[in-house]
Amino acid sequence: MSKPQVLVTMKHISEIAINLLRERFDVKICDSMLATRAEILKEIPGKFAIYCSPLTKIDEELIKTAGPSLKVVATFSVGYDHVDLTALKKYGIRFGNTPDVLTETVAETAVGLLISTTRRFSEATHALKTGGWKNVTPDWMCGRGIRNSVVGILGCGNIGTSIAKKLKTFEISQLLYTSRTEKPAVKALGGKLVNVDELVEQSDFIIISIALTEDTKFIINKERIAKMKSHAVLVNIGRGGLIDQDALIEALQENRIGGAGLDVMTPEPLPLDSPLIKMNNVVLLPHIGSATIETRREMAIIVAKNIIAVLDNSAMPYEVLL
Ligand code: 8YV
Repeated sequence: MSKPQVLVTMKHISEIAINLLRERFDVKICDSMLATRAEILKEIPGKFAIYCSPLTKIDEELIKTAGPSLKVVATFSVGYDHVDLTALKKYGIRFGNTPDVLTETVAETAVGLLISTTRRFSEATHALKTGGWKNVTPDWMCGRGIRNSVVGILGCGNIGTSIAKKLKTFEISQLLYTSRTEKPAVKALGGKLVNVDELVEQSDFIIISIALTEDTKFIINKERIAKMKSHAVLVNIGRGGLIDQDALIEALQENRIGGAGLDVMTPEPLPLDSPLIKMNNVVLLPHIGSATIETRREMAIIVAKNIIAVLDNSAMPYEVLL
């Protein structure tokens, strides 16, 4: 009897994960490094599962094209703003993601981005490599220190809480956070629950660590950017759509805020003619928040196990209940 089929939309997935899948499924890995929409639509008919990344939009068209064989969508990410959950529910398709295993890695990225942005590491590296390290004065490449500063974490889920714990060791003067409910773990660190406007107005450093939903889209908009301190540094490890990027670019161009450290942006990959590319007060990373060898391996295995659980009609390691 032929095995059910899984479509994998990315190459270079951990062999351990692919082998787990191969024990139970026929595995089709898309031909392109990162499958295009056309390729996915061509390959999806008859598949039992799709193993996808945030760059694969999962919507009703794709589900209908797959047909009734499609039973599970498993994303190689904690975030799932690329997935139409209503459509999945309508067609009775189960859905899994990969939280927890990436929490510490993404929190490390946030702290790293914060330091590199406020201490101007990219700009300084560029200066050194292009002959700018000469006749330097004491104010050359000076940034603002994190010690004694007010840090605001916008969205204090697991990743935000981990960022808060890491930053406490920097002897900051105050930790602010937003959340739907008070977080005992963050309160225990001295964190103060505030609303978004208070956080934006009072913080020297703002770290965005919140899921992108209809409610949080452009949570950092023109008005809120205008309320930020003139030296404020904004770090985003969530999703590009959380920020009104045009308004941010305008504020950075006019030096109305101190800088931005972005692991996520709009669109991704960022076009090389984006004004962000040339800005000295911006540090850009190509969405590598969870990119450690260990974390990516663990994520890959969870995605495989999420899919296998549906074949076995059992509990997924990480199911998003629809
Ligand atoms: C990506 C992420 O999944 O977990 C998320 O939500 O955005 C990342 O971990 C990863 O970059 C692979 O595309």
